[in-house]
Amino acid sequence: MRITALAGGIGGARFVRGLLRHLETVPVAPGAEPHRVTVIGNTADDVTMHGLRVCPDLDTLMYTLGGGVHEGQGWGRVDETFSVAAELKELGSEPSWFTLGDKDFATHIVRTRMLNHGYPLSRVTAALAERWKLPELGVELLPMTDDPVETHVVVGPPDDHPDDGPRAVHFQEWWVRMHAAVPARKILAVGIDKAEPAPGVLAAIRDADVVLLPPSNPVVSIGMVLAVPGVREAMRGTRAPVVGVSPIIGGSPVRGMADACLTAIGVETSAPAVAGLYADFLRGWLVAPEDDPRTTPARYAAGLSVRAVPLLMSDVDATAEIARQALELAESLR
Ligand code: GDP
Ligand code: FO1
Ligand code: CA
Repeated sequence: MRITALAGGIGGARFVRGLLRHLETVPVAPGAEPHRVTVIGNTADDVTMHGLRVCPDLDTLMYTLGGGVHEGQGWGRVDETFSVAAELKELGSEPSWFTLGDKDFATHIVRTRMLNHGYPLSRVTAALAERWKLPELGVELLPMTDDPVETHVVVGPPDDHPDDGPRAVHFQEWWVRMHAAVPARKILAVGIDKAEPAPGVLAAIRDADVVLLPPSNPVVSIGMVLAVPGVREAMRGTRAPVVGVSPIIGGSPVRGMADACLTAIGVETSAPAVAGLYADFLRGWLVAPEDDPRTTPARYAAGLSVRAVPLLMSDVDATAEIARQALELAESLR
């Protein structure tokens, strides 16, 4: 089976890990191709820190699927040390609020070197994915685009400088330093208009048997992948059923601040409202029992096949079950 998933970082990576676990139990028809999962990763979180290009969602996907991620954080490496970061702080090389470990630095050094040599991000990502044996897992990791795109957030003046004007900060500063606690007036995707889908992205959507939307942040993760010119059209045009998993349970995100992102774009934090953001191509939607249209006031667009299942990715097996349900729903939509 050829599956394509659009993904952000933590939620996307955990879901794809569960999908791979589930696929281990799905027999491959004799003579058929082995299962293949193409993950189209969000690159709008990308940021240059200490002169190095950091791709948080691609790295979280790579580290999680490759078995090197710090499980509790969901990002960064397990068994990390921070000698370089400590010395950078001594040297006054800011920002120090974005924690980069020594092993993580190696990823950013290799990526920056390859980019500086003129390799496109997709080639760099393929090289780094090799180190994590992703091809052996049947996983192809593609950046959504090879062109530079960055999410920036417009925030109002700080309380201690009330007469300052609004200013734009990089998403990482809003998310990590401000904990998204400062209301975002606008969320910008800088560079998105000139961005082209990376090689293989449109084909992965067009030629898939199933396209899945993991429970990634609908605004700054999946929303950004969909904003790459040509991607949304491909999602509308694919023959493959498109099935998503709600990142919102009972009106709140399971973790993180997706509610702050949804509020910033004037969208309610609810399973139906997030499905509405994908209305032009979504065929199936997995929701938690708390959002079951048969037993709660939650209402969904006509024509959308909604299925209520336990939706907490509490461990890999629980996530594999969610992935199984998503594929079963997709089969029912063929
Ligand atoms: P990020 O890029 O690191 O923020 O990660 P993603 O965008 O891929 O995913 C973040 C989203 O995953 C958050 O909005 C969470 O609501 C959602 N999420 C995290 N854990 C779970 C879970 O166990 N179940 C569901 N349904 N959603 C989850
Ligand atoms: N998230 C944090 O909350 N604090 C950090 O210090 C932090 C550092 C960091 C370094 C590398 C990297 O790839 C990701 C990192 N993240 C950190 C996660 C990052 O902010 C992600 O973009 C978020 O999870 C949202 O996508
Ligand atoms: Ca992200």
